[in-house]
Amino acid sequence: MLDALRHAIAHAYSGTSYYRARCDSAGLTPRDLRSLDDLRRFPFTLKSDFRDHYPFGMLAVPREKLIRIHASSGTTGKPTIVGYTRGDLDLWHGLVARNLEAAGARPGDLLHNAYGYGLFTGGLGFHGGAERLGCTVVPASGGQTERQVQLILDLKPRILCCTPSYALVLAEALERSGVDPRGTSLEIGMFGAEPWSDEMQRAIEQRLGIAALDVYGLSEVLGPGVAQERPSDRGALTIWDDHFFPEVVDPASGAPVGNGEIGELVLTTLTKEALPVIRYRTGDLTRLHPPRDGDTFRRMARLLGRSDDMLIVRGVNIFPRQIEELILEDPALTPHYRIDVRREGTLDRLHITVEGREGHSLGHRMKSHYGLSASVEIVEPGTLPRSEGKAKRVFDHRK
Ligand code: DLL
Repeated sequence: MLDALRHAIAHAYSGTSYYRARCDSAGLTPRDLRSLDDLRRFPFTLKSDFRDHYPFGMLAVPREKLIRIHASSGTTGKPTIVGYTRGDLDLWHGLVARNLEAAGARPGDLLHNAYGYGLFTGGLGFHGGAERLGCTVVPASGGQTERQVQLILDLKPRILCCTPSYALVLAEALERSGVDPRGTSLEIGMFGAEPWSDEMQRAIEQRLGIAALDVYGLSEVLGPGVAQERPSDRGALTIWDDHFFPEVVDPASGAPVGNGEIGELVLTTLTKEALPVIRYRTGDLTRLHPPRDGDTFRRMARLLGRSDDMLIVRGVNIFPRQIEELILEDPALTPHYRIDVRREGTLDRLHITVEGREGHSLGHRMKSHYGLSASVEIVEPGTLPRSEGKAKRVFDHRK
């Protein structure tokens, strides 16, 4: 592992002027990595570095060596551009194939891929990985939900790849066409790219009658293909740490947290050519678990959220996921909701709009669980917009 890290740091140092400048100003060279503990002396890479060196300034190889560009879905400003050499694509497809295999997919399986094709890494990442494993890929991409339902009913896929929120949209569409979503050919869902609570995971499993497994990844590091939940190890994701070295740090201080404690995931790529990242601050909150018996890969808990997703409402810190859990516990409510936070005068107002029926106790439970008053508005099923990719459910109007 130490050799691989040394090699990765040397590659970023010699290939990119920005990382060399970072190390130089910290008085470090790759030779200063003598033990794993030394890694924490090396500077972090931030999302803003990608913005500051837009579009190609983070590359460690000449642009001509890239055979593919992707971009992360920034909501504001310029997207984050990432590039892949032939070797990187080969690695990526191999790792997504590993995700699929770890989830229980096999060569010959029919795989319906409803992640968006295009700059987003979900569609083409799963496409390449599934072909590598030898699956029969249906490149459905996002949208045209009725046609997707038809394809699922006619072609009988065993594997479904999409965001968890789109899995719910497909379940609703199946119901609308008079089909029991539990009765389709689907057995395994490869769901990720957005936060989803354990309750949401259970709800999707029950609704579709499948194993809804969590997939983690991010464009700056690779795309999907970084970590995978296995059917035999629910709640944890196995990290492919032969290619990505994980650390967890305190989001405020950047110091390492204690063993198994929650903090921000930091990843170092060990084998990427075009875009090596050293100690990339993912913004994602999780904790590390040791490998399972007889295995070598470290694992991480399903994500709790992003450090920048946390809402501070009248001084109370709350993650959207915690509100989602309360919504899904309530039989009168559905998983379709939105959260609005506004400032009125000097007071923060939390407003939750959710599809369902009266007779719920959400406002009461928000108060008793989190000490927060929220106004709750119930709307008719089908009223709130449905998402084809990453769902946007939280609107903080104070920003
Ligand atoms: O979302 C890559 C991906 C595609 C992962 C398909 C899984 C499946 P980005 O668009 O760069 O890449 O967004 C990365 O999405 O930092 C997390 O905040 C969030 N995210 C990704 N996977 C999960 C997950 C893709 N399983 C950002 N649970 C990451 C919660 C996730 N959040």
